Amino acid sequence: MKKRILLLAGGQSGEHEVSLMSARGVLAALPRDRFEVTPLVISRQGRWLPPSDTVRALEQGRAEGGGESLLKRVASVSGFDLVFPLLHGPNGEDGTVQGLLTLAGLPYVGSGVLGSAVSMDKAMTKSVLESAGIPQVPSRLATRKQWREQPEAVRDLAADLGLPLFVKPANMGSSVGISKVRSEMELDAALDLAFSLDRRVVLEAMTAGKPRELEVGILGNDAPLASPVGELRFDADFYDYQTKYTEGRASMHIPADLPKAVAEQVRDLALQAFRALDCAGLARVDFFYLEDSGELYLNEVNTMPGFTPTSMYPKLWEAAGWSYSALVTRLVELGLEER
Ligand code: G1L
Repeated sequence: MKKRILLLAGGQSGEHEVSLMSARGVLAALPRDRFEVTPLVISRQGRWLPPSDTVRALEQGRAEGGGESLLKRVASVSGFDLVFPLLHGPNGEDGTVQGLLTLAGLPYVGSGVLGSAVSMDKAMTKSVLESAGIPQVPSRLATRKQWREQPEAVRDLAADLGLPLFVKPANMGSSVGISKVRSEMELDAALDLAFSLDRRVVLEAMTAGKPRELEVGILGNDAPLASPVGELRFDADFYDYQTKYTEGRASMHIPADLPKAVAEQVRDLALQAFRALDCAGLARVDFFYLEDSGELYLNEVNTMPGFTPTSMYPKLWEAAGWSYSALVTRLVELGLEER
């Protein structure tokens, strides 16, 4: 029997087009002799007891009949075995879609609710990785309430870190709202901007010297594998959402030109982070590397990395001998595994 796969794509995010491009790639790559793939744009559904059933359930202290949830019924009527959620943004990769699919009893590709939600949040990621002993750039967390009521205290957090620093909304949706603060004068505007987008904001120190940016792909569930290490090189000193996704401003180098021991350390730290964050299926783990001192800092764990056939994550696995088609097939198998 062919497995029936539902491919969710699009969504209301800045990465709508990236998602559709990735969906086209995945659609073309999944072997048709093994999988029957249906692409679909997401719509949200929930399960609600009708008012009469609700009243009866409250009186009896239990829900009668009810049976399967609406979602489960929809899912089983259409008979999907697995979902490939190529979705981005606040309701796409922060665990909410994963929660919906979990409630529906539908297996899916990628991390579950916990791993997705924690990895999406910069502050939560930092706490978890700190407990795991994984090196990160020094940072501070501030809330919108603090910024409104005790702005001096928030400016003190910035002073702790020194300048220049980055101000970032805790929710890692995109590079929108991220500022590089070079002088004290720029700090308030950067905080205002970040707090206009998120209740929680992370202030992040800059490394001493310009770091190299290394990325590694993780693939697997309980026994994950690490890909070769790749490097991203930028023309611009600091890239924003625009330059990050504009062809030509960044170039990929796989494998990165590194001492063997450094590459091994990057891969090992990435695997530790993947486990500490309870990720599943895949993640791209990004690092800063200071060549002169040999310092290595984990920057970000992306549970839903760019996924077009030319994106970094598929390219990292290609360097390890995995074709795009073999990669998406493996991800489907991992999604179907008991977890
Ligand atoms: F389903 C996977 F494999 F878990 C998955 C889901 C989402 C891989 C990659 C992505 N990436 C994205 O959705 C995107 C936000 C980069 C747009 Cl394609």
